[in-house]
Amino acid sequence: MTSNISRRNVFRGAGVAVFGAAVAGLATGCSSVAVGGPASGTAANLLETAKSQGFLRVGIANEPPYTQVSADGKVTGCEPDVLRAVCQRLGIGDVQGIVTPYESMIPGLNANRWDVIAAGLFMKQSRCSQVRYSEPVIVSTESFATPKGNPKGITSVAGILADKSLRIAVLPGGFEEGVLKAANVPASQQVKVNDGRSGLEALKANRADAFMLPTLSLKALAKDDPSFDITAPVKDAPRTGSGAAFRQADASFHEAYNKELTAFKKTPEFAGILTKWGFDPSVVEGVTAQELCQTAG
Ligand code: 6CS
Repeated sequence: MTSNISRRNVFRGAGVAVFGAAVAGLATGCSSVAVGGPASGTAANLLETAKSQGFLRVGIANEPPYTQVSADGKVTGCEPDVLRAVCQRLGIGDVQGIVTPYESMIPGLNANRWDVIAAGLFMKQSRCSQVRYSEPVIVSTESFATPKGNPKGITSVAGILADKSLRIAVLPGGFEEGVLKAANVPASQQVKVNDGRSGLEALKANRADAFMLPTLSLKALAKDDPSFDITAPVKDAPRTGSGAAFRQADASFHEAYNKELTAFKKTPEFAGILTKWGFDPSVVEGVTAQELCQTAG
């Protein structure tokens, strides 16, 4: 199976491409290059094809510290670094990243545009029913970014529901949007933004009173933009975490991956990756995908 992504979006040497709703399936008007990708079908094909071509295509978001495309185009971040290490233990040389919105990750996986998701796509019932998650790599929390001093005192989802004047920025199809929906926060109180920076822009432009995103993602944004405050972790947002997500059809690849991941999680290298990106490796100890897939939404 190959997928056609326009030349401008494929940086094979750097290992990253950009694939968004605007690009998916549309003729882009510029010459396209076929981007080789492991055949779908039985996981044995996927594993063997990935080994022979030397890489696995991974859907990512470019939201540090979960995923990051560095200045030279290399795919990094906590989840791609763990994926790369486990893939190398399986005999797959590297990963090639395709940047895409969270809402496109599972559809793109099931359309064979990439072969795995390693993006901090948090486990919850509706996602776990569509893909095969590996055991979790991280467990993390949600927070609100607010204007300095949090003038409207936004600290909980319940507080947002109680004050209909409050507007909360969230990513479309993101976990946070699902949390607000599950709490019956009306769409009229939700401001959809494409990524971290546009969430902060919505605060600055007073189009939103708060921006909900994982705590560590907001802390990463604050390194470049100290203009906002970050609340303590939101107590009434469900606890969850993430790992790699595979197609349902890739059951034996998923099994082989989990086996290697379980061994890798016991190594100092695993702890080193998590610590490098600001995660506490002890938090995920003993946590299972089965448990996190019970998360509502
Ligand atoms: O799982 C999700 O949809 C969320 N995960 C991350 C790492 N950032 C925001 C996104 O909504």
